[in-house]
Amino acid sequence: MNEKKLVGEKAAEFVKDGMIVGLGTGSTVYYTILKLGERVKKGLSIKGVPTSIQTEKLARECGIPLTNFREIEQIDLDIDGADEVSSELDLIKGGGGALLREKIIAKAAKQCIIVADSSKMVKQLGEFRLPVEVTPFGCEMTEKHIRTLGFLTELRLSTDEPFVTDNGNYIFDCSYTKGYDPKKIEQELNMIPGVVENGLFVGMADLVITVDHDKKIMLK
Ligand code: ABF
Repeated sequence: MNEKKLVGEKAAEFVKDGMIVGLGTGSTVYYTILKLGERVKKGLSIKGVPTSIQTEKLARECGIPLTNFREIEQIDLDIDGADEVSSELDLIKGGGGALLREKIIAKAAKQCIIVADSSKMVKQLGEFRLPVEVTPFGCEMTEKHIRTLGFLTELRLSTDEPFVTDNGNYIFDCSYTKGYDPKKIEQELNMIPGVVENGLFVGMADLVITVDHDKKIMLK
């Protein structure tokens, strides 16, 4: 079985009857959502809060009832993917462009489970370029400010046009020449006017589900 399917399906076991569940985005949590759909058909009663339009569509197709922040106070459990997971369990997210809604939902959750195949596990964050979501207005100036923090920036494109997030914003994919302090950089980036959010998730993961060399499930 492929690693994404293995860890994605494992995460579905943590969902209990009555829970409000944050539904992440990406090709790993895809398997979690399919499994939850199967369980819902067998009688599991949950409500999902999707982190993207793509996930909302998938959840509806799977028959998972959905809710939103007008109707709820809190999320019981958020399950999401990641692009990098450090040994401290800090994350880079946003490769799929859903980082803002992912962070809002992770912050609202009592518990946050990350599903990550072994390729995502790193000692230190930074190999994967950090996605930074910015408003289209003034993005040229916002880019200059991001660069002064030491990043090289590249506007994310989708067939030659700027990639537009579910929130109508753009993304700069940002690389850093030396190692950075995730907590400090997360805060410094968000101080820049025009930056809506960045893909560093520091201290937000409670549990990471991954696999070891023998393709056995490992909980961290
Ligand atoms: C989401 O899923 C994103 O933050 C991240 O970009 C992606 C993880 O990749 P995958 O598709 O491999 O699960 O959570």
